[in-house]
Amino acid sequence: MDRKASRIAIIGAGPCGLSQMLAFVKAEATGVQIPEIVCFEKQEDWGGLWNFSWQTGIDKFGESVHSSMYRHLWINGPKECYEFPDYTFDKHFSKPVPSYLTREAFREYILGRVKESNLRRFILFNNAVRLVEFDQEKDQFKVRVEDLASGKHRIYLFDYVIVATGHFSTPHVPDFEGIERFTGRVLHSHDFRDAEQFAGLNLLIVGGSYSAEDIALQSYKFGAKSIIISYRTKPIGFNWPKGIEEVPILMHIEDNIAHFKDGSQRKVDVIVLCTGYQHHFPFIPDTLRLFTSNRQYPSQLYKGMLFQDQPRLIYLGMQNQFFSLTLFDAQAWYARDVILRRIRIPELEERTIDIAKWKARESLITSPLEGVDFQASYMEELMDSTDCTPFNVKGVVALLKGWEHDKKEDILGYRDKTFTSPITGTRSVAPSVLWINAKSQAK
Ligand code: FAD
Ligand code: NA7
Repeated sequence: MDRKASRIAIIGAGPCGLSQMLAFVKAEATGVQIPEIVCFEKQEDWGGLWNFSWQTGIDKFGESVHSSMYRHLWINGPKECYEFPDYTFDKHFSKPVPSYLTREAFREYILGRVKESNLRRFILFNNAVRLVEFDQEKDQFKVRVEDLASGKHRIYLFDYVIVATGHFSTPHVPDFEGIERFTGRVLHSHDFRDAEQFAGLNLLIVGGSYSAEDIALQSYKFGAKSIIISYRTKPIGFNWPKGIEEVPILMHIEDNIAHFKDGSQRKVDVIVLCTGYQHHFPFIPDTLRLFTSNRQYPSQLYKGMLFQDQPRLIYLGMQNQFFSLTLFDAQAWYARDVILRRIRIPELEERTIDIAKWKARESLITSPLEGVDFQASYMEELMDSTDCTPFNVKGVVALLKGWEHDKKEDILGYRDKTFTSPITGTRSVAPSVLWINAKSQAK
């Protein structure tokens, strides 16, 4: 089962793929012989979703634009919750900085850690993976890749394949009766780039999660006339400022009038579908493909990573994320040690029992706060098995719970709060301009 690896493929050079390459390089630095690594990245640079693009739709190669980020995005949790213990914010910035970083500053931090590690030697940029198959006879994966610049396809053989292609890029777009006749603009959050264009307009935002919340806030800040958030299951429930209101699910649209489940109706100018994303792996056949929604524990993955029917296929970062960067490290170090045969993969039955144990625990989660505890336990279990730099996970859990509380208290002001790093003890500074007033792209 745990075959010795001589060649591994990593698909994607976003934060997960970078963690994976770094995990190997750190082992190499201690004298361990590492397998040959090839990382295929369809974009021309590393950074994944954090590579902002003004473009929407398709790019110059006809590929779907990967990024779902917008111009004025600030991270939506305090940076102290995402801090790499082996590359602290003090190390990167050399001075205390605000807790809620701009998109650009957060990207620089992620990339700052890997810049010294010569990881680019592994990466083939502008290379999109088109097909991953398992060749039983050769006992290897066959990976077909398109070099986007030349249009040429090539087949590579690998012992392990690591899928690090993210899951917040391919929109989930539900249909609503009458939407095809709506004369205003309809877009999905994936294609949202800035809210200046919504100034003076009446917005309908469909969805009840992070994108709905933040795009409503962006639109408020940049002067939308009114914002209705339409939820399916339950309201987001913050103490919204005048101008933002939550209503039940959208039932149908007639001309420019949106009708909701409670019988209310509103004239709207723009509809933003913040209805989430698909785990989308068009390059993986059904037998190897992960089918899941955005949740804490996808059922086909042993330790949340190793594909149950073929554990040499590893999926990174596929869960809904509270921890993000440190979670990716915990997984990458674990995957590395499986590949280096430091960690034994048990037989199918034992793996099935382990998955069932985590799924049972996942089924008890009733709130985001319980989700935080769940993810902390999951990460700790992974980290206990490797030499991934340990850190005060409980300290981060406390911050995440405080963050939820801050949002309840003041949804417009929560990004102005300061936090103390559980890793370095450094207290962040308040932003020089309050979030509500920050309308330029200051770093
Ligand atoms: P991605 O960043 O999506 O990277 C995947 C990479 O795979 C991309 O570079 C892509 O080009 C490449 N790829 C895809 N398909 C192929 C293929 N077939 N062949 C080759 N390459 C391919 N996280 C936080 O920690 N804090 C935040 O504040 C935060 N805000 C967010 C806001 C928005 C709007 C969104 C959408 C996400 C946010 N996230 C945030 C979560 C974000 O998903 C993670 O921070 C992180 O980017 C996930 O890393 P990843 O490597 O798994 O995936
Ligand atoms: P999420 O967190 O996966 O949430 C998707 C939301 O879309 C969720 O509230 C869903 O409602 C809602 N949804 C899905 N289908 C429908 C239909 N058919 N009708 C109405 N509403 C629907 O995605 P986000 O984009 O908010 O966040 C993803 C990441 O981007 C996140 O990490 C952020 O940091 C940024 P439900 O609540 O299930 O009823």
